[in-house]
Order: sequence, then structure tokens, then C-alpha cells
Amino acid sequence: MTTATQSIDAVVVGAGFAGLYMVHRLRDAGFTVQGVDAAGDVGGTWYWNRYPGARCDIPSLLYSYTWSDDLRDSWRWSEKYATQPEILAYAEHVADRYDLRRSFLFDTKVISAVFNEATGRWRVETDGGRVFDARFCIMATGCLSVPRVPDIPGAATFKGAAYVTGQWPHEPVDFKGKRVAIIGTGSSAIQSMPLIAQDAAQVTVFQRTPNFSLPALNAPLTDEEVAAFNEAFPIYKQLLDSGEPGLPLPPKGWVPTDAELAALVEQLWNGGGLISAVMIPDLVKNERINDAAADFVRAKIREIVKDPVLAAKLSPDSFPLATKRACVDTDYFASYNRDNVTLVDLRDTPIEAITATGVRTSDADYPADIIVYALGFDAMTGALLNIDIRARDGLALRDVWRDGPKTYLGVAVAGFPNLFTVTGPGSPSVLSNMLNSIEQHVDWIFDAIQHVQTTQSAVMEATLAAQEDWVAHVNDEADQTLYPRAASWYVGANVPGKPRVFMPYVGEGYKKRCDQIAADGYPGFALSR
Ligand code: FAD
Ligand code: N01
Repeated sequence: MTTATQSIDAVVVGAGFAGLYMVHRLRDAGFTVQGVDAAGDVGGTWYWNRYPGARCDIPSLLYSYTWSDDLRDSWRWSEKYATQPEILAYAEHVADRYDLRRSFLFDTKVISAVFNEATGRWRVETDGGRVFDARFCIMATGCLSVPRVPDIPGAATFKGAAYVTGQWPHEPVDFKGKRVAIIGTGSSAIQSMPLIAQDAAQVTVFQRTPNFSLPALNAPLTDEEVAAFNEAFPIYKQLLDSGEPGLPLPPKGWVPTDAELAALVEQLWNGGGLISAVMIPDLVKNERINDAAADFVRAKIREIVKDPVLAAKLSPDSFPLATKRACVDTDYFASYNRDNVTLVDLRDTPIEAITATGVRTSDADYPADIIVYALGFDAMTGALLNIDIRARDGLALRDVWRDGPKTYLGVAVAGFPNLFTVTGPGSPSVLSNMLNSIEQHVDWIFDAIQHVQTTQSAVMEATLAAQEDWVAHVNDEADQTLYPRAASWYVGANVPGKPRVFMPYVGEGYKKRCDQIAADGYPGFALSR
């Protein structure tokens, strides 16, 4: 059923942390805003990924909004790394506190966004037949919001229960006494396997590529830790505002000796949590440093996994450390010492089909009552390209991005006026603490929209020249690193047919550059009346 077109200032697609904050900022400034999400409620990632063991791997105190002291004072994380239910409760708390739900349509998918050249406005249509006529269109659609569903032959014939980690049911899944096949060894599988193994009769993990994972060493957050964070918060916020990561990092320019490196990696391992490119100097640029850090993690795997053959199979050897997102786990490698956990190395015996009764590889049938697909996402571009986005002269985003995404700053696309992407390809996004990047983008987009208003312009649009320069710069920065060596989702390698382009921005000084562009009156953007 098609209802009357509703005329508003802005449509925001997505009710994750990006969409919630965007709607809040716009509405607070008096704009009329309509948020839309395919989910039944707020939370985005944390609404969909309800698999056992799902948690953040950035400490909860940092994986939080920083834009309101009141909000911060009203929330107390219980653990160093919060669980999915707690992070979802935080998103719900934000929605309640700022009364955001009333601005959202849930269970509703945006199917198209078409720019009308004559009116300078976007016509945004949903699968329920709702049509919005909006001046601004903000895509807060998420970098990891389109889960890969099984395309393995025979998947539809399986007679047991099958679950995709990124589309997990709301009711608990009972694994007790069941034979469970888990396909994939990315973060989602690495987080869920140890918990599933505690209940299931048998777990068989089907591994195509072994992965680096580090212990979370999760623990309850003490009052002292929370108080210390709150005390240091003004400095943290100041660092973020000035474009620094806000984390205690090694000094810039320090090239550690082998001995210093060994001590640093040991210290990071013993501290628990993510080892990312920023924590070890030159980790993703210097092969010596990367090899040494990777060797350290492999040695730890050999220490933890009792069977040396199994330890070797679980040891990543086909890509440098952190060039695929490293995982953070609780008892992942140790769980392979359990009698009820088996690894099938798909490099030796690939999956041929899913059958009615389980998984068939080239040498055996593995009966299963439940299959857990932990196959990852059509990352960074998937959600945007799922929407038919068209602008000037019928230009379709799907065509413009045929050979890979092209943006200016990851926030705008030439030819698509008044359309903004939060944490889009070409911005640091998934390589950063996403909550910080989301805030930075939302604030920047909000200021840009205000600028369009105050200059009495009709539209703001990235210029092709600025976009081309930015895309070249993004590629150039990536080419100076080891990232392109991994067949990762960062380069789209996990989706058959997806162009191989390194999508996030790895260079330094991103926020400073964005702020400077805003301060200078948005060079690289054309404003027209
Ligand atoms: P999302 O939370 O992905 O929200 C996007 C929303 O847009 C979704 O609800 C989706 O339904 C909706 N949507 C998309 N397309 C449409 C459409 N066409 N119509 C209607 N609605 C649409 N990042 C970190 O920094 N630290 C972490 O520890 C961390 N842990 C993670 C753990 C998991 C399991 C996953 C999958 C990701 C994790 N991430 C983490 C990344 C995480 O995605 C971001 O931190 C953050 O939650 C993204 O928020 P968002 O609002 O940008 O996008
Ligand atoms: O997905 P992935 P994920 N047959 O793409 C395998 C965030 N996140 O959902 O490597 C067999 O990492 C695939 O194998 P290969 C985080 O950013 C964070 O786990 O392509 N196997 C791989 O092993 C993360 O990086 C947390 O050879 C197949 C796995 O499936 C991102 O989300 C938790 C296959 C997919 O791994 C994605 O993580 C969860 C096939 N046909 C997610 N197809 C935190 O801890 C794919 N695979 C914070």
C-alpha cells in the first residue's frame, strides 16, 4: 500500500549508534527527521548479533558515546568487555533517555533513494510503501550489517536447525546434547564456539583460514576503574576532539628493537584485548615487526593447544597479523583441548555440500543437529548497495561503485548531493573504535548540514576532483602497508565477485583534515542554490 509522500528535512537510515546519534542531533536542532530501520528496534549490530558470547572487543568504557556527560553519568558498564545484551541495553537506554524511538520506523527497509534534480530533494521509499521527500539523506546503514548467508551447495536441504550469527534468533538456542557444526573462524565463531562447546554434545569447527586471536581477560569493572576513567575523561575527550585516538599508545616514530618488541607484545598479551595496528609501532608497515609479533601469538597457540598437530592447523600463516581484524576471545584455543571439540581443516578437505544430515567435505560426512554459519558480512558497501541510490542524470551508486567504492572522506559521493554516509568506505571506520568514528562523522555531517542552511544553499556535493584525489590518497596509504596482502573483508575478498579494493582509510590525521575542511568553508564540496 502506498501512502502519501511525507515532506521532511532529513531521512536517516539505520538505528544503530550512528543513526541514533544523527537523529538526536538533527532533531535537537529543530530539523524534521525520519529514521528507518529494518530491525524491530534500536541497536543495529547489537540488535542482530545475539549469538552466544557476542561482546565488544574495545573496552566498554571506550565503546560508549562521549557527547553527553549526563548520559555517561547515567550508565554503568558491568564488565571490561560488555556482552551483547548489555550493549543493546545501552542503545535502548539512549533511545529512552532522548525519546528517540518516536522518530523511527522499525521493521521497515529503505529500498530506494532517488534525487530529484528539479526540486533538489531525495525521494526515499520503503518496502512498506512509505515515501519520504527529504532534503538530506543520511545513510547510517552500518559497515557490518549485511550478513553473508550460506551459499554452500545443499544449504537449503539441511533438516536440522541452521543459524546465521548476524541474524541470530531472539529466543535462546538450546545446544544441550546436540551435535553442532560451526562454519567459519572469524570473530563471531571465535566468540561463540567456547560457549557452545560447554553445552553441546559435539562441536565440529570447519576452518578455511586460521585466525589470530588474543585473550580478552575479561573481568567485572570495579568502582575504582570506573572512577579512574571518569577522572581521566576530560583528557580523553580532549584527545579525541583534537583528532588523537585517545588511547595510551607507544611514542610516535619509535622503532622497537627485537627485545623491546618482545616485551611490548608480551605486555599487550598479558593485559588482554585487541592488538591493533596502532598499539605496536609499524605493525602493519614493517615486516620484521609483524613477523615477530605474529610468531609470538603462534607460540602462545602452541602453548595453549595440547596437540601439536592441531596447534599447527590453528596457527595463522597466510597473512600478516592485524591485516585481517584480529579477534579477541575467551578460551577459544583452550576449547580445542576439550574432548567434544574437533577441527576440520578445509584447506585439506574442502566442504563439498551441506546435506540433509550435516556437512560433507571431500573425505567425510559430519552429521549435525545444528549448523552455525559464522561467515561474516558484505562489509562497508553491502548495505549501501542494497539500496537503489540514484542521483543526477539517473546516476546509480551501484554503477559508480562497480569497480569499488569511491567517496570523498568516506562521507560523501560526487554526483550525490546532500547525501551523507556515516563511517563510509574511505574513512577510518572499522579500523578505529567505531563509536568514536561514528560521533566524529555525525558531528561533521551535522555541521555540514548547518552550513548548507546558513549559506542558504540548496545542496552540497563533493566535487569529482576532490573525490578522485581522496580515492588516490586512500589507495596510496593502503599500499604503504601490509593490509592488501590479506584476503580480508577489508578488501572485499570474502564476497565472490566483489571488487578487490582496500576500503577503510589507514592514514593519519583524518579528523584534523575533516575539521580543517569544515573550518575552511568546505573546499572539495560544491554548494549551489
Ligand atoms: P549498525 O549498528 O550496523 O546499524 C545499521 C543499521 O542500519 C542496522 O540496524 C540495519 O538494520 C540498518 N539498515 C541497513 N540498511 C538498511 C535499509 N536499507 N533499510 C533500513 N535499515 C537498514 N566495533 C568496534 O569499534 N568495537 C567493537 O568491539 C565491535 N564489536 C562488534 C561485534 C560484532 C558482532 C559486530 C558485527 C560488529 C562489531 N563492531 C565493533 C562494529 C559495529 O558494527 C560498530 O561498532 C557499530 O555498532 C556500528 O554502528 P552503526 O550504527 O554504524 O551500524
Ligand atoms: O566474519 P569474518 P565475522 N566456507 O569475515 C569463513 C566484527 N566482529 O562475523 O577467512 C567456509 O571475520 C571465513 O573463512 P576465510 C569484526 O570487525 C567483531 O566473524 O574467508 N568458510 C572466515 O573464517 C570482524 O572482523 C566481534 O577463509 C567460510 C569466517 O567464515 C567482523 O565483524 C565479533 C565460507 C568469516 O569471518 C566480521 O567477523 C564478531 C565458506 N563458504 C564480529 N565463507 C568482536 O569480537 C566464509 N567462511 C568485537
